[in-house]
Order: sequence, then C-alpha cells, then structure tokens
Amino acid sequence: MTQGLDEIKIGGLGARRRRVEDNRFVRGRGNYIDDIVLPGMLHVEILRSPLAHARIRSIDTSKAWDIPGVRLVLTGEMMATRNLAWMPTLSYDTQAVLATDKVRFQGQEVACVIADDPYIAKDACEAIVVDYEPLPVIVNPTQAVVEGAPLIRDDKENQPDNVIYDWEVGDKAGTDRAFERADVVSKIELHYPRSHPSPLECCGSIADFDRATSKLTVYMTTQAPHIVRAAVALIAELPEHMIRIISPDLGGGFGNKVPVYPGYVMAILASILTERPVKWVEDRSGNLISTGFGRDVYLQGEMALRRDGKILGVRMHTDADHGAFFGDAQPSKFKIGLMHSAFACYDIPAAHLTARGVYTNKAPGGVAYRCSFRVTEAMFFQERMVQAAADDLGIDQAEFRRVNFVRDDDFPHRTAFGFLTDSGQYGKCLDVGLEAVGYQEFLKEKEEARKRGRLLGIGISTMTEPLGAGNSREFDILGIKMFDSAELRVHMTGKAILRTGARTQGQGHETTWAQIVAHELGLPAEDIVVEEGDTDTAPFGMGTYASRSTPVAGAAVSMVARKIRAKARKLAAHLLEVSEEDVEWELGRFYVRSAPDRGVTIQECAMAAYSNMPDGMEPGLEGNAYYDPPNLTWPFACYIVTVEVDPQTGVWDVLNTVAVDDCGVRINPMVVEGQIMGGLTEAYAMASMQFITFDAEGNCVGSNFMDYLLPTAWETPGYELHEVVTPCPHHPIGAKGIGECATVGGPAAFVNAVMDAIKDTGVRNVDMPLLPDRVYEAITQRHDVS
Ligand code: MCN
Ligand code: CUN
Repeated sequence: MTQGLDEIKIGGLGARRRRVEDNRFVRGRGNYIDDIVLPGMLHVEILRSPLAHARIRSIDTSKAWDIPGVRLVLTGEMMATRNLAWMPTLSYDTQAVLATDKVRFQGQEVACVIADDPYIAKDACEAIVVDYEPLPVIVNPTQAVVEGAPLIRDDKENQPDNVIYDWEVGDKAGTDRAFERADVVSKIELHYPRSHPSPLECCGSIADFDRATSKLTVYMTTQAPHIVRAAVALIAELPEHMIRIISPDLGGGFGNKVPVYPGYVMAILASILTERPVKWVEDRSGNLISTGFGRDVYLQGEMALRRDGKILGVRMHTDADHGAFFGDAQPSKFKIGLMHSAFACYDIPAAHLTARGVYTNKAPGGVAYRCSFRVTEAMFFQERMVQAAADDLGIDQAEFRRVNFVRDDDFPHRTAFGFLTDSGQYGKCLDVGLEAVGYQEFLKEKEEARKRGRLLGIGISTMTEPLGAGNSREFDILGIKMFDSAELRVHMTGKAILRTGARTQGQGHETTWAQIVAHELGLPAEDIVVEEGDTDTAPFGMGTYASRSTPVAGAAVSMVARKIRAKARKLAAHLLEVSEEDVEWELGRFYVRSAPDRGVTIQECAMAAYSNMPDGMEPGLEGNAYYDPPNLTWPFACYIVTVEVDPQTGVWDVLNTVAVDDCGVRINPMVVEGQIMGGLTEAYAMASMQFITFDAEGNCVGSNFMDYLLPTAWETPGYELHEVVTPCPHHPIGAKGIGECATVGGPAAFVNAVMDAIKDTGVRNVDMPLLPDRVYEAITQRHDVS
C-alpha cells in the first residue's frame, strides 16, 4: 500500500486539471463546421418567410436558376416528390423542411439555392418570387385557444384546434383536500419568456454523398450524432451503416444543437442530387429566428399553507407555447418535459400539475438553453412561488424553506409528483449560503437603508433538479432508450484512447473523462486521449444534453475502466506468479498481499496483454460498457443574490451573488466552477435583459444582437462559489450532473432579490427580463408588470 500514485498528481478525480481542449481552442486551432472545406464543395442558402402565417400561392424560381454559378434550386414541391417536404420531429410531430402549403412562422424555410459560393446562393435566393396570401396570426397560447382561432396545423388529420396536448400528473383529489384544509392559499401568475441559447457558433452541416460507395458522410453541429444517424436513416430512407455523422468541434450547444433542422436535410438531398459535398452554415439571424429556443411558458400556481409555514399542497397549471411544430427533444413519456420535478427538494404531501401545449405562429422549440427538459421553468416557478408564499405568511424566506426541506435522513425521498430523489444536505447548503452572504447583517442593513429611501433586496433560490436521463425504463426519445456508453482501448505502452456516446460542446469532456480513467486505472490523465462525436468510431450513445454526460456516459467510463482493471488483475497475477486472490490493487499498481514490494504497474500489465498473456486468455486490453443508470442524479443548489434598486430609474445593481452547489463528487472542481459561472451569467442575462418577443403580426423582435442582448464582462456581476459534497449513492464515482444547475436555479434568485427590494409597493410579480422600465413601472404604478 506504499507505492500507490498520488491521484491529484496524475490528474485523477478531484484534480484541477487544465482543460486540454483549450490548447487548440485558444490558439485558433479548433475545427468547427465552417473550417471544414471539401474539394468541389457547394453552398446552400435558405430563403425564409417574411410572414408569420400565409398561404403560398406560387413560387417562381426561374430567375434564380438563371444566375451563373447556381446549381440547384429546391422548393417544397420538389422536396415532396422525394417525400422529404416534411420530416418527423423528436416529439412525434411533423415539421416542414421546405414549406409546401403554408408558412407558419416568420423565418420558416421556403426555398433554398445551392451554388458555387454562398454569396451567389444568397443573391439567387433574393431572385425567387413567392406570392403569399396573408392569414391571421397567433402569437400566444391565449389567442391559440379562443373560439374560431385560425387553425395553424391544417396539414394534420385529426387536429381540429391548436392544442397539442392536455397533460396532467400528480394527485388531484389529495391536492384538493390539502387546499380545503389550508389556513392560507398563496397564488401567483408568471410568464417565463422565450429566450435563446445563441451559442457562439450557429448551426451548420456539410453533406458528402459518394455515389461510388453509396456512403453519406455528414459533418454536423449536433449534440447527439447517433440519434441524428437514426433520424437520417428514417427520414432519407438510407441504410444506417452507410451513414456517418461527424460532430466536429462545437462552439457551444446549450440545447440549440439537439434538434434536426431543415438545413441539414436540404444539404443532404442537395449532395445526393449534385453528387458534390454541400455546406449549409446558418447566419446569426437565421439561428435566432428559426432554431430551438428556450421556455415560453405561462404558469398559474397555488400553494396551500398552514399558518406555521408548512406547505400542504401545490397546484400548477402551465401553458406552453411550442410554436408551429412540436419539435422538443424530450422524453416521450413526459409531454411538458420534467416540469413535474418542481418542488422536489420540499417535503410536500400532495401536488397536481396540468399542462397544455399549443401551436402558435412562432418558431418551434422550447427545450433548449440549459433547461434539462424544462426543469429551468419548473425551478423558476417553484422558487417564485416559495417566495410569494413566505411573504404571504410573513415568515422569513430562509426559514420557510428550511422547515419545508426534505431532511437529510429522509432519502431516497419520493416526491409528490412521483420522482425518487437520491441524496442531499439541503439545510447545510442553505446555511453555508446564508453565512457567506451575511444574511442577518444584510437584513439589518436593508432595514437601515429603507429608512433613507434606498431599496435593498435579497433573493434566495434553493432547488434540487433531476439530471442525467435515463433510466431507460422511463426515458426514451422516439422509443430509443436513454442509456450511454464508453469504449476504452489501452495500448501496449499504457497509453489509451477513450470514446463515449456523449458529445462535448465546451463542457470539457476531453479533460474530465481522462480523469475518471486515471482514477480507476492509475494511468496518468495525459496518457489518455478522449474522442467523441463520430458515429463510425464512437459507441452508440444518446449524446449530451440534460446534463446527462457525467451521470450516464461518465458512469460508463468508470465501468469500462473497471472491466479493464479486472482483466489487468489476471495479467498481474500471471506476471507475479500468484493466484488472482492474492493480488491487491492500489492506484496504478497490483501487488502481492503478503509481499507488498512485489508488484507490477498497470503499464506492465498493458504490455503483457499484448506480449505475455497467460494461456487461454484473449489478447489485448480493450473493452466497452453500456450504462443504464438506476435513477437520475439529484444535485442541489442554493443561490443567494443581493441587489440595490434605484427607485428613480428602476435600474438594479447586483451587490453580491453567492452560489453553493452540491453536485456530489467533483471530477474536476475547476471545470465545475466554470459551469456554474457560465450558468449564473445566463441566469443573470435572462433575469435582466434577454427575451425574444413577437409583435401582433408575428414579426420576431430579437433576431439580432442589437435586440437580443448577451451580457458582456462589463455588466456581468462577480460570483462567490461554495461547495458541499453529498456523493451520489448510485453513481460509480458518486458524481451528479452540474451543467445546467446555475441556469436552472439562478434566475429566481435574481428576480426574488429585486422583488424583495420593491416589496413595500405591494407588487407581487414583474416578469422577466427585469428591464429598468418594467421595474420603474412596478414601483411607481404599484402593480404587477407582465
Ligand atoms: N463535472 C465534474 N464533476 C461533476 C459533474 C460534472 O467535473 N460532479 C464536469 C464534467 O466532467 C463535464 C462538465 O462538468 O466536463 C459538465 O458535466 P455534466 O453536468 O455531466 O453536463 P454535460 O457534460 O452533459 O453537459 C450538458 C450541459 C447542458 S445540457 C447544457 S445545455 C450546457 C452545459 O452542459 N451546454 C454547454 N454547459 C455548457 N458549457 C459549455 N461550455 N458549452 C455548452 O454548450
Ligand atoms: Cu435543454 S439545453 Mo442542454 O439539455 O442541451
């Protein structure tokens, strides 16, 4: 036991290892979709609809064909001849690839041009003449369900109205009884506005169909290459083994790169028709106006309360605006994603959720932007409701949370909506946060400031969220079960290559997966190269979203490394000439139990696997593992924000932001902190400045970075981070997901802080973003602002 390696030194679990991928990223050596140039490559440009709802009378492409350098012009009618005008979505709906009958949102794809260069293609798009007959437009769920509302999806049989689903979960009768017994009923209405993840790199693809081999290679900005391969096989009716999807370096994904977009399909068809590689790269407006957005959900919430602060029951009704096609990528069983994960950290006897999803004349999506399948909305609603309830009861908001938390000794805990949470120390996290922010002192300071007309506020947001879909019993996308995979090949000299079914987009898997292998095998992390994103080489997996990589693919990495270790143990016994039972393991080395000095390193075992294996043993040191998690992982977070609001202008400044995250064992604390800081910045952005709105005609306001704001280093506040570690009881190394926590839990902390500051006005709610004019209106007019 004396010669084991120092885990931190070899870059194992817990090491603050520098991100290896950044070596190429900061040197400008990343290989993004637009960096890839294939010989003879053509370019696609898409003509988008200027109108939100209109019948297409005719499309005249003749002028576009006349432009030199134009190779192909595609319309919906032409796609239809190949059965490609429509494609299936990931939520069992259909979506137009190119419009045939109608356009249903502004920015919808109407035609496309394939030309020698993108500029020619763009000019040719402008030469296409489309005759539209405008139709009445629907831009919100209220309009969608009124009597006589225009029917958006008249292409579908059995679709008499604009309702996609009416869904419910929970215990209605039990919840009704809780409300009958309540001393106080607290109510709130909120809108979580439409936002957009707007990754630095927009979407794009290059399709390359080789007629000689019948092989289709597609480079594509996708977070889930294997799902795309399956989708392409089904949509384009190509044999799956002849399709290779390669996801090159991604300049951020944030859920925006999960869906299959029409541009991908057009590039594929164009390559098949022209027998040339065809590239489609979206511009910024195209990305903002037409691709997967986040949120756009309305909530009516009610809480049944006992006077002493105990929550007896919760009722929620949500209306989700899905746009013109139901294109969410989410577990098929749950129509409004994991909205019913709300209130999981509180011990609540009864809860009931009803949810309605509708079509509107807006771009499709809803599940993106660090949302973990709508957990973002769930936790925002939860924490806004909790604050309103504490106010109604006149109980301190921290205390109110504490009395309702699930206790540390009450795990696993079945939530009112039926989830099973795995572990946590909620009270401790809250204590760490309150201590760090100086809670009691701040309350005094706030009171003093109030006397002088200054508005200080403090907002808390505490939540546990379900990260890491599956298990496969409950989670599938289009029937494909949600598990994940890893494949490890240890070479003769002890160097290794690891591949997984996940796909990093900036999260740092190339760094952190190697750390898991280092932890399990004692190979230095720098000796392990990690590769993801190529369906011809990576094992089948469901990709990266819902912070599922650590909980699922990361667990598979552990499991495959353990398989390798088990084989290495046999090799060690052979080399040491003892029986396997007499061999002990310490990091990086097997030794003889009775003679610890006699040992062999893992590298020596690797060499033996190729040069000196025992009789009857298969040569080589390679393996793979598929991991189907027994449960989701349930990290906990406590975010606390203090603000000062200027009553003269409605401008608010963040004084302090404290984050206490418990994501179980941290593989790489530095990477985790980066995830949290990024997430808090997005939370701040949504709370303060980001939303995509539409005017009454369905024109998208927010299709560029003048209108859709990204926070820069200048306005982004500083963060103080703390950690609590409650190992995940069912994950091989005790890790829970972290990728989305701060974006999920953060917004409510900012909004609660501002609402706390202006509480004296009697205002209950100002909808995000809390732009100064909205806050000013709330202060001066003393009414809610939506
Ligand atoms: N990690 C760790 N210890 C833990 C948990 C995680 O060291 N206990 C590390 C992981 O090894 C990984 C990173 O933190 O390098 C994030 O891990 P995880 O929580 O498993 O999340 P995923 O890798 O599945 O990433 C998905 C998540 C989602 S859904 C969105 S959206 C999002 C996010 O990650 N998109 C991002 N963070 C992003 N960060 C960047 N830079 N770019 C994006 O597009
Ligand atoms: Cu919903 S954004 Mo992330 O799950 O890819």
